[in-house]
Amino acid sequence: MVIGFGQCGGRIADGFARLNRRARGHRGVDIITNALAVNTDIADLTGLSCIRADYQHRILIGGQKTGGHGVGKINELGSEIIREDGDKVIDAIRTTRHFHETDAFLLIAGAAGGTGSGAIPIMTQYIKERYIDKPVYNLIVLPFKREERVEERTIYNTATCLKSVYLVADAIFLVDNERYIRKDSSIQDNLAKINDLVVEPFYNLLCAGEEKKSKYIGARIIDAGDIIQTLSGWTVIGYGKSPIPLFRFPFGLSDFREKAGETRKGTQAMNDAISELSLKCRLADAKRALYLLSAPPKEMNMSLINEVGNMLKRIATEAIIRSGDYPRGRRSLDVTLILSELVNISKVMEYFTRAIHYISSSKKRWEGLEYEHKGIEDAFKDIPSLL
Ligand SMILES: Nc1nc2c(ncn2[C@@H]2O[C@H](COP(=O)(O)OP(=O)(O)OP(=O)(O)O)[C@@H](O)[C@H]2O)c(=O)[nH]1
Ligand SMILES: [Mg+2]
Repeated sequence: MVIGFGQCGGRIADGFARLNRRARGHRGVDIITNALAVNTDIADLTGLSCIRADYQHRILIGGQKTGGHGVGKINELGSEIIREDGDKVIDAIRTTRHFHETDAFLLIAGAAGGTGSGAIPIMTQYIKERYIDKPVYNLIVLPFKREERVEERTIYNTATCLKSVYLVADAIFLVDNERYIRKDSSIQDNLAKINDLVVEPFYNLLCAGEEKKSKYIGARIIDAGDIIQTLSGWTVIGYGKSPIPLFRFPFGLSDFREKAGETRKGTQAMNDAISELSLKCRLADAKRALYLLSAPPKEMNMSLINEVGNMLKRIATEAIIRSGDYPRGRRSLDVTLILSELVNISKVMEYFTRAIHYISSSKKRWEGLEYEHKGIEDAFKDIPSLL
């Protein structure tokens, strides 16, 4: 079950709802049991397209406090509001039609905002307390560099959100907005395009475990159990694709060259997945990893699977690696990669250090103000007042 908080979280949850439509249309399976959006901002909820439009799916919180206009980046206010209105979310979860089929929760928010950043740790805690047998994961979006430069609150919100989710969530997918700009500068302001790239890696991964037709079931299946065993602490996800040409030599001709080409396609897709990870990190810092190889049934074979696995083993040296194959699709060979239980993410550490600076410098500024204030009071204490 997917639940998005704030503008960023809501839109990405909407992306998962779209992914589910695609899974239903193209593959005849459902990959999520429900998609909800939770916000203090009416306009943001109205702007969604795939999440159902009733109040049980687009949930307005803090209506009285904010008048439906957001919390203006004050994430403490986001936390306070969800403490009061969290029951609305629990009600929506409870009344989900196929709730019993839910394997896990995925809660999503942008760390730098107010509503999502403040609400996600509190709601994660509520859901964990209430549904003790289901893991609760977070997907946290980190801000663009330019936001860090111009908006004072950005670092503080991000650091407080990261600390809080780390303390409660079973695993946290980190997604760095800045990474997606660098890949393609034309999408600088195209958040919709970024959101598509954020959700895409989940498609094959979630479809593989729900597949019902035997011809699409791989030799080694990846299902919810493998994913749950893999996810822990800081986590990143990546996705790589290698196209398969339409024209093939008739069977028998050029067989050995094709075989070598196939293996190369596998390692190329794995390479892409590594360089497209949702946040820059060192693969050797991962204690757990999972990869899924998807390819047309005719292209799938053991040597391909092993080659891709060996490549990952050489780089993610400390990780317990789980893997699976999914004989599906027509035109490409895809690798989905998850690295989890990452022990040392420099970007996260940096937010903590910078937030501590921010806190101590704003404290000094406060003390300075008080001092100046005292100065005025001292200076006019002998002047009579008209009040
Ligand atoms: N990838 C992505 N990032 C987004 C999107 N919308 C906002 N962000 C990022 O999320 C952060 C801001 O969070 P928002 O979700 O807008 O804030 P909010 O939770 O609605 O909180 P308030 O508006 O302050 O009430 C910034 O770092 C934005 O760059 C989106 O659709 N996609
Ligand atoms: Mg907002």
